[in-house]
Amino acid sequence: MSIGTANLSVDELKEMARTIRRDCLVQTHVAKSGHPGGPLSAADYLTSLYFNYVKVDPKNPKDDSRDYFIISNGHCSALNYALLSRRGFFPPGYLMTFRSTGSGLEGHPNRHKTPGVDISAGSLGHGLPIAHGIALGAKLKGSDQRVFVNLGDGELQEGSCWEAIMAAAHYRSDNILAVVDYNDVQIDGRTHEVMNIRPLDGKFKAFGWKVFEGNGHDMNEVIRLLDHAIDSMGKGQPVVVLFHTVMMKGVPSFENDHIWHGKALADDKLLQTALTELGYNETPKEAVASYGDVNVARGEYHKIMGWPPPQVCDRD
Ligand SMILES: Cc1ncc(C[n+]2csc(CCOP(=O)(O)OP(=O)(O)O)c2C)c(N)n1
Ligand SMILES: [Mg+2]
Repeated sequence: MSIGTANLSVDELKEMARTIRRDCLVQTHVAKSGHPGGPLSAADYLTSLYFNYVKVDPKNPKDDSRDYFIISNGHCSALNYALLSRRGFFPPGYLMTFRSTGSGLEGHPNRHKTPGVDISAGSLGHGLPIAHGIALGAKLKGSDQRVFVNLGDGELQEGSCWEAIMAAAHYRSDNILAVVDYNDVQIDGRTHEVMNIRPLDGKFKAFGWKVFEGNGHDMNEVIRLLDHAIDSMGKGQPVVVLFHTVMMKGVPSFENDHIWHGKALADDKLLQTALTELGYNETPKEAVASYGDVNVARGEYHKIMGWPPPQVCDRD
């Protein structure tokens, strides 16, 4: 395999986003902790972006010519890991070690432990400044690498984001594309009530960015927006797409409620409801079992990482 994109059809992207949602719900269910809400918000547009636009080589995660892909709101780690795994960086079985002792799949992504994670994240407001530093570095090297960075709307309350937004326009960093999970929900309520960030389009424009905005769940619209956004790169301005989304999208019983920002569907009954609503005809136990033996997956992963054999140290 070499550097490139997965080039999925619209139907394949829709099906992949459904798989990714299931991965996120099952990971957090097994860990009985983690953040399902943001991952399900961003699942459609990040599946499209990561599979069809970001150039990577899963067999060579540090390839010098790769695009960078940064999920700055690191609490969406379950989504980051599902995307990496389904793109081929490590076996899906390893997702079942999410947040367990000895796993590389920590609660917040660690660039030293997980192939394909370009920066460690979790402290909000750091991803965009780092992404911009990488973008400046790429220009200095004369490289045509691009930097893609996902931001939460609550995260955009951090002042450090706006310093980076100002700097990126000042330096005409046109090799950076930011995408925003504009779900109007954050950890403790509605984003516009906790600390209003609107009008986000006007703010980015005033800072000198090229702005696109639309529905982050309609796959055809997502592709149209990403096509336009990527065509706009390389023209002297940083680019952002504001994706309007719904927290926990895909599982209507749980949609649009901030309590699912950081609460797993730990109970079997809750996961059963969600799996059914996602269109899976399986029990939670069957869903978990479908990922295979966790310890086999852990061993395969250690081989990929070149680490010593794993100490078996499961939570139960
Ligand atoms: C610097 C910093 N402050 C606070 C937190 C705690 N925190 C984690 S997620 C979150 C809310 C983020 O909201 P948003 O970006 O909209 O994510 P969503 O709830 O939509 O997933 C907060 C306050 C943090 N991780 N980092
Ligand atoms: Mg949000």
